[in-house]
Amino acid sequence: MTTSKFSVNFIRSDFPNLHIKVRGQPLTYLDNAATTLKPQVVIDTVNCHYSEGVSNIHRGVHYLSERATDAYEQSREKIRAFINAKSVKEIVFTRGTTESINLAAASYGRHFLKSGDEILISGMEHHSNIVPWQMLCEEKGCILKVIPLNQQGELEKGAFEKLLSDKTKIVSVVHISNSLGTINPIQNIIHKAHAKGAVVLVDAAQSISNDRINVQDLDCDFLAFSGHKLFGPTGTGVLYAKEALLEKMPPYQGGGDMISSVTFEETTYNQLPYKFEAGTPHIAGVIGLGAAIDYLNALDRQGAKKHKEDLLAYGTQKLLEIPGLILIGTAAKKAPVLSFTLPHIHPHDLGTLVDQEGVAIRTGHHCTQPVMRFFKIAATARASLAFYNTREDIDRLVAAVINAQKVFK
Ligand code: C6P
Repeated sequence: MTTSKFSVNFIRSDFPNLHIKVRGQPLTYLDNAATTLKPQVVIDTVNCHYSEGVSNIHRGVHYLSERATDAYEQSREKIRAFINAKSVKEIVFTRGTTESINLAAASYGRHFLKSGDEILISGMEHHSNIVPWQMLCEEKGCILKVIPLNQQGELEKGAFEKLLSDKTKIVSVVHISNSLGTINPIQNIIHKAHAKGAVVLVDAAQSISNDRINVQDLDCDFLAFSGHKLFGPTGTGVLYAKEALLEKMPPYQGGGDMISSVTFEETTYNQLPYKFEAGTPHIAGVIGLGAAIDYLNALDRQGAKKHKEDLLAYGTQKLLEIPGLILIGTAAKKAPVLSFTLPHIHPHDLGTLVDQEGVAIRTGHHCTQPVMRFFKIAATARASLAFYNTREDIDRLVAAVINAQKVFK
C-alpha cells in the first residue's frame, strides 16, 4: 500500500472496484467528482467495525463502546492533522459537504446576520452552496450577491473586489468547481474578505482530494468537505470551523450527545465539538474515513498530483481532437475535470452509449444549474479523474465518444 514513488499500476491494485466488469467490459471509472472509489483498507476497516466492533460511542462503559469511541476520536485527530487545524474541537463530523454548509448557514448565519447584511457567493457554486444561503436570506432579509464568471469559467477579474463591501458578512465560495474544474484563488479571496470583516466558508468538496489543504495557512473560517469524495465512506463529512466561532455559535440540532445536562426547564450544551453532533453518528463511516486518511498519508501525494496533471493535459488534448467537441471550463488553473458538449448528441444519450463500453461518466447539470444557464446549455458530459486513472482510461473514453458520434450520424 505504501509508496515512496507514485506508481499508478501499483495503486490500482488497492481499489477492488477498478477491477470489476461492466456490461462485459473492464470498468473505466471517470466519475470521481461524484464519488471516489474506496481502497481495500477502507472497506476492511468498515467491515471490521460491523463484524467485530459494533457499538455506540460516547455512551457505554463496556469494552466495545470504549474501543469504538477511541477509533472514532482517532479519526477526528487524523482529520485535524490532515488539514492542520489547531484543535480537534474544530472538527465537527457531519453527513457531508451539504450538511456542513447547512450547519454553518443555520447556526452562524441565523445567529449573527441581520436584515440588509450581504452574503457573497460565486456563479459557479454547487446548489449546496446556494440554497442554504437563499433560505437564510429569505428568513433574515439578507441579500445574496453573486460573483460573475467569464467564458473560461473563471471568476471575472475584479468582480469580487467590486461586490465586497462593509455590508458583506459571509463570503462562501467553492475552491474547485465540480462542473468546470476551475481552481479559485481562495487565499486571495479570504485575505480580502477578512480585510472587510467578513467570515469565509470554503466549499472544499472537490479540493480536499486534489491537493494539501492547510486551514491555518489559508486562514479560512469554515471549510466543508465530504468523506466519500476523499476515498472514504458515504454519509460522512466534516465542517472545520475556528474554535472561537464555534464557541459563539448555537447548536444546529438538539438531541443526545450534544447536551451537558437536561431538565424540563433548561438544557446546557456539551463542549466542542460535541455541541454540534446530536444523535448517533455514522460511526463505521467515520472510522473508515480515518483509514482513508491513513491511506492518503502513506501515498506519494505530490506524485499523485503530478500524475493527475498529466492526465488533465492528455485528456484535454485528446478530447479536443474529436470533431465538434466543446470543452466547458477552460480556466488557466484547473483540476482534472473535463466537461464537454457535442453537437447533435444530448449528454444523457452520450452517457448511456459510452456506458455500453464500460465507461462511467456523469451527465447533466451536476447540481450547478446557474453554470449551465451561464453557458446557455442544458447539460454537459463530465469525465472527472482521480490518481488511479490512466491514459488508457482517457483513450477508452475518446474511443467510446467517437463510436457514439457514429451512432448519431
Ligand atoms: N458534487 C458531483 O457529482 P455532498 O453531496 O454533500 O457530498 O456534496 C455536495 C457538493 C458540494 N459542493 C461541491 C463543489 C460538490 O461537488 C458537491 C457534490 C457531486 O459533482 C454530486 S452533485
